[in-house]
Amino acid sequence: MGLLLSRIQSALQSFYGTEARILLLGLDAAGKTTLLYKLKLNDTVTTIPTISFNVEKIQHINNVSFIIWEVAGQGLIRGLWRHHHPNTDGLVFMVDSADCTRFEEAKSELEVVLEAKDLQDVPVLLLANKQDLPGAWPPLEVAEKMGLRKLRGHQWHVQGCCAVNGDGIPEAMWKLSEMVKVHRKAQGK
Ligand SMILES: Nc1nc2c(ncn2[C@@H]2O[C@H](COP(=O)(O)OP(=O)(O)OP(=O)(O)O)[C@@H](O)[C@H]2O)c(=O)[nH]1
Ligand SMILES: [Mg+2]
Repeated sequence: MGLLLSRIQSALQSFYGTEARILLLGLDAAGKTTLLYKLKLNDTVTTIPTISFNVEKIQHINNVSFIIWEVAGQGLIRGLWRHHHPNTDGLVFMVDSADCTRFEEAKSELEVVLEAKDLQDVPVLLLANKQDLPGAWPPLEVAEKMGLRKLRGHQWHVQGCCAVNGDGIPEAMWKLSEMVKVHRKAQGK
C-alpha cells in the first residue's frame, strides 16, 4: 500500500511539478535580496539590509517551484538561520566574490550551517556573486575558499553570477532544480 501511494505521489509530482523549500543564506551584503527579487520580479530592486527574512514563491523552473526563504545575514542576527533549517530541500549560499576579506567569515558560517542536523544531505548551491566587479574571484576558487571541494555527503555546485543583471542565475536555478529532484528521489519523496 505504501509503495502504491508513493508511486501515485511521484506520478502526480511529475505532472504537477515539485515544490521545494529553499534556504538562501550568506553574509550581509552578499546580494541575497537582490537575487530574490530578480527571480521574483525579473527586476533589479534597491535593497536595504534584511532585518529578519523575506520569502517568495518562484514559479516553475524545470518543473520545480521554489519557496525561497532569504534570512538576514548581519552578524548579530545570524542566529535566526537555525530557526529556518527544518524541511529544507536545498541550501543556496551566496558569497560576494569581490570581497576576499570576508571569505574566511563566510566559510565559518557555512560550516556551522552544514553541521546542522536538519540540513544533513541537503544539496548546496554556492553562488559566487558580484562577478561583474573588478577583482571578483573565479567561482571555482571561491568554492575552494569555502571548503566545498572537501564537502562529503551533499550534492553541491558552484555558479558564478551577477544578481544585478541576472548573469548566471538561470543556469544556477536549473542546476538547483536538478539537485532537488535527485535529493527528493533519494529520500523516497
Ligand atoms: N556589483 C554588484 N552589486 C551587487 C550584486 N548583487 C548585489 N549587489 C549589491 O550589494 C548590496 C547588498 O545587496 P543585498 O541584496 O541587499 O544583500 P543581502 O545579502 O540581502 O544582505 P542582508 O539582507 O543584509 O543579509 C546592494 O547594494 C546590491 O545592489 C552584484 O551581482 N553585483
Ligand atoms: Mg537581504
